[in-house]
Amino acid sequence: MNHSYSWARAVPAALLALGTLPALAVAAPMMPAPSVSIVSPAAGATVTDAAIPVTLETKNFKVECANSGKTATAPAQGHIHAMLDGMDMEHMTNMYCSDHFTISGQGLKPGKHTLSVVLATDAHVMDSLPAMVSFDYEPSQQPAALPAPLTGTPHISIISPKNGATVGRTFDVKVAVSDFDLSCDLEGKPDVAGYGHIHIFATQSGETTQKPAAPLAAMMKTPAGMEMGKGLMHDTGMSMNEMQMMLTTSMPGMLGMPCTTTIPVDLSQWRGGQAKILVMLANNDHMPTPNVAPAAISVHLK
Ligand SMILES: [Cu+2]
Repeated sequence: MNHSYSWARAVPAALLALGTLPALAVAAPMMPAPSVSIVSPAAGATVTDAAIPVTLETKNFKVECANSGKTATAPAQGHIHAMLDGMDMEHMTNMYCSDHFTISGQGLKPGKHTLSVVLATDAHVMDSLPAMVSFDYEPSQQPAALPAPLTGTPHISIISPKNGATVGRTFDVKVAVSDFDLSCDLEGKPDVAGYGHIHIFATQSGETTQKPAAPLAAMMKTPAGMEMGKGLMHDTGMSMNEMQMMLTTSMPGMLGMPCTTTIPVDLSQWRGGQAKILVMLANNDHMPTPNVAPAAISVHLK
């Protein structure tokens, strides 16, 4: 599991230089490459809402979360990763299932900020070049500040379904969380002890066992893609290894990053039979909360 998270630390802040990327030519040999652009905030715009409204335009890509976590799905579908003031998992405010969403301003200081978005496959592999804007955050009402750290020993367990239960394809996972405050508003913000959210995974033979496709890494093997890769390395200062890691890292089975103790799970696009559900606590930067054991159950999907 740790491997899945390693890119968060591996991707340098130099990726902030990615503002130059959309100028790079991207041409996939067979089908038109998925792409994303940021409609609002417009570059340089002043945002006065406390929660930042984001509107994107995607091309050649179906935005959906019904298949999130699966590793063998269509290459041109999935969700959106959005990041504030960085281009790595540490700064990810959430994964989004729509091209319109808001990002909480909690903990953000007024002034210049950057928003980056990238398309992700259902297996959470990068599926487009990133798009980035900088904007001026001047909220008319100040958002909440970061909370004070908590002390205690966080813990998570699954209350229902019971291990081994037979469930429908759509069911609630109820968890008990102690000594830990769940907050979606803090996702991608600086870590605060005792705060974070949940990562929930489903794994199932045939749905999460195939090696996830890495469309951009595959594209890098074409002449146009090689040029793109060179440009990417030049613009970001990334090494070949760092770029490879960024383009191929996946999170098989990840359904989402919720912040409630009742988590609706929709596996209606999955198979009947055995599936494993795993929940873990994550810090605001999405690293697993240290010293907290994940909880897991097996269920039988009707
Ligand atoms: Cu997370």
